[in-house]
Amino acid sequence: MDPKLEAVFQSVVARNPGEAEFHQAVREVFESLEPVIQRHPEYLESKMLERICEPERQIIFRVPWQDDRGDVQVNRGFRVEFNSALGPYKGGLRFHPSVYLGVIKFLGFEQIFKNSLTGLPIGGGKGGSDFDPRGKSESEVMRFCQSFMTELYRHLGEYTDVPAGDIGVGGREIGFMFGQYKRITNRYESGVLTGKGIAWGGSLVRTEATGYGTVVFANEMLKTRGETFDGKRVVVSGSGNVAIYAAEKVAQLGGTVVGFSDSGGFVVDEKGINLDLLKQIKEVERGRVSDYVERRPSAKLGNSGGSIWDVPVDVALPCATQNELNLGNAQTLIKNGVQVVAEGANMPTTPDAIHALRDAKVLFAPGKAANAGGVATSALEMQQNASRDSWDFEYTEERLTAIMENIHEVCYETAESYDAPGDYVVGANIAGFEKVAKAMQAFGLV
Ligand code: NDP
Ligand code: 2IT
Repeated sequence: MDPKLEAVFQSVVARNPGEAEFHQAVREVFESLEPVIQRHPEYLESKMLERICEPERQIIFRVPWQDDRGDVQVNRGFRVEFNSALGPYKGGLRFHPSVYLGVIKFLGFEQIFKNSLTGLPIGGGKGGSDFDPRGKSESEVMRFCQSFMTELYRHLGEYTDVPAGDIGVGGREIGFMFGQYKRITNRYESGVLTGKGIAWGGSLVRTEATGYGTVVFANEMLKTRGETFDGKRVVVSGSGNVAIYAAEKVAQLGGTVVGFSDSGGFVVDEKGINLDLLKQIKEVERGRVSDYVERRPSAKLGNSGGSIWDVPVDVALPCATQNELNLGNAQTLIKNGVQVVAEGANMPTTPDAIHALRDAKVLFAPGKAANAGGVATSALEMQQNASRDSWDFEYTEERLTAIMENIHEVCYETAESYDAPGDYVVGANIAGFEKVAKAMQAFGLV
């Protein structure tokens, strides 16, 4: 890294001790920015990078709730309102026991540039809690969500901050939180949360959007080499919202998804995933991947000690969580002839694994570009809410597809213009950054 950027990076590390994921996300962006500061030395003089790395506002709060036995539980809630240069803070809420400030800050930082790439008027933010929804009853989840929103509501608003889902937060949790926001404020402010149910202000295609968008992006990458998904073998990691709808779009484009996973293990199904069965187990029963194997004769549980990345494939789509695809996994994928790795999750590939993939000329798409379809469709949900309208599935999907094709083109062309042809990391980081930096410059010292 350029020494001037390295110095700023070291100051970010010193100011934010113990936040390894945040440091990793900042370093990855900074590594792309050397040619930008050469063209724009004013960014260094005006401390643009230091300002972008400092959240505009960070909120940490107590979330007390009562479990089904009547015992009191206390969790910690977060909302990091990172950057509002391009629009209201926008980004999901994650409920997972691994959540702490460093995770929320890495996600919020990524979100700034992702949202910029969508071309839509949304700033960057992220929030969540160390609450673990697994094994909790529906009433416990409801009481937790109500308590969480009882504190968070005062910071939100359709022009201020608009959360959505992420790991552990889907339509059910958004429903509990929207209901509580409405009770407290006495306003039917549809545009304050996205990922809502279709009957109460949600958008068609939002559920599918992240997974579908990731595959549309990967398909655009394949096209640059004269190929498509037709006939390709694919694995997704995870089996949540992003993974399921990535798999669905792969199947629609003629590919075969031969594996998926959850935190308990991975499944190989050489016949191709039965999506109806997987949705039933994951979306309705909230079960485990082992339940799938019990009901599907062609499926096998993967070796313990092995990983989903051992399965030979043409396309790999990490769709679970951060740092789930490491250097060893990348080397196995390369050995087995992988052509494309596109991140449906946020920062699932470790930095050394990304370098190995790029050195091996594997097409690699960073999450801030490839998984932007989710937040982009959230912005389309906000548009529908603002105009008190709702669009049909076909039209909304057309908009999503056009947005993903455009993000691909912007990343591709930005990489070319900075002498890094085919490097989507460089393209996404520079294109995402430049728009935010220009807006901040226009506002004076902010
Ligand atoms: P879900 O909660 O629906 O699913 C998460 C999946 O990943 C589950 O299968 C879960 O398994 C697995 N997983 C989570 N944490 C771990 C872990 N520590 N180790 C192994 N597996 C794990 O979340 P989403 O599908 O919404 O999110 C997945 C990824 O996509 C995240 O990185 C998220 O930030 C990103 N993303 C999501 C968007 C969205 O619109 N939802 C938009 C853009 C990005 P288990 O059930 O066993 O925990
Ligand atoms: O990481 C992400 O982009 C999301 N979890 C979706 C955010 C949103 O506001 O739709």
